[in-house]
Amino acid sequence: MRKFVAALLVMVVGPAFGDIIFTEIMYDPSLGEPGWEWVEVWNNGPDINLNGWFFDDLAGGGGSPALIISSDFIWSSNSYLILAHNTQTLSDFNTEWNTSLDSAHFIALEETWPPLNNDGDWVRMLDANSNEVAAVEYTESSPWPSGGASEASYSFNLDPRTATPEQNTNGANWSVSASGVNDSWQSAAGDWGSPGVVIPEPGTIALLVLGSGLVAIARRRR
Ligand SMILES: [Ca+2]
Ligand SMILES: [Ca+2]
Ligand SMILES: [Ca+2]
Repeated sequence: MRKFVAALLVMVVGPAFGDIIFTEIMYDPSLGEPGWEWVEVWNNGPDINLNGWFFDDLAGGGGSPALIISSDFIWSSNSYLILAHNTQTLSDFNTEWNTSLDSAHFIALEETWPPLNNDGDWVRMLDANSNEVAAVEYTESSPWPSGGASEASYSFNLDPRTATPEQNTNGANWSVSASGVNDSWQSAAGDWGSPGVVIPEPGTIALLVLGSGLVAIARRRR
């Protein structure tokens, strides 16, 4: 009963603008396209029930929303979520990335993953009423970082000091994951990224905006 009431409450409250922030986009994995693509998203608001929510892109084979989940899934306040291709498993993901992510922070989509184009695309989350609650358009041209000549694959990684709704859509605030960038590391296949890592606490964001220079990051468990 308490669980039901809690689920009901988060459904009623719903997300507000800025509650959901994309923090990492693995759009160009070396292991296979689009099977090993994923995105990392941060919940800056209250607990949210993702029942009926959508993730999609808007270009190159995308467009029709891909259903994230069709049953209750409570996404905790101030935590990340990895959204992955529907063929991935949590176990395979953890093996590939040497992580210990749990099922409370990982969802493999139930339906077709929209391929994230390597030359630019959108990532969006829509709530159960198809309201857009988060959207970022990435490209490989300025102000977004260039992927460079390397065939080694990587994610785009948001500077944790800019994890605000106003700043996370600015490509200048994103970096190519690499050694020393936002605590990134290399996966077994050689991809660079930081799934589940480098999200500032909400209180820290305000401090950072004030230029304190303090960065609180969630450390990965290796
Ligand atoms: Ca891709
Ligand atoms: Ca696409
Ligand atoms: Ca990350």
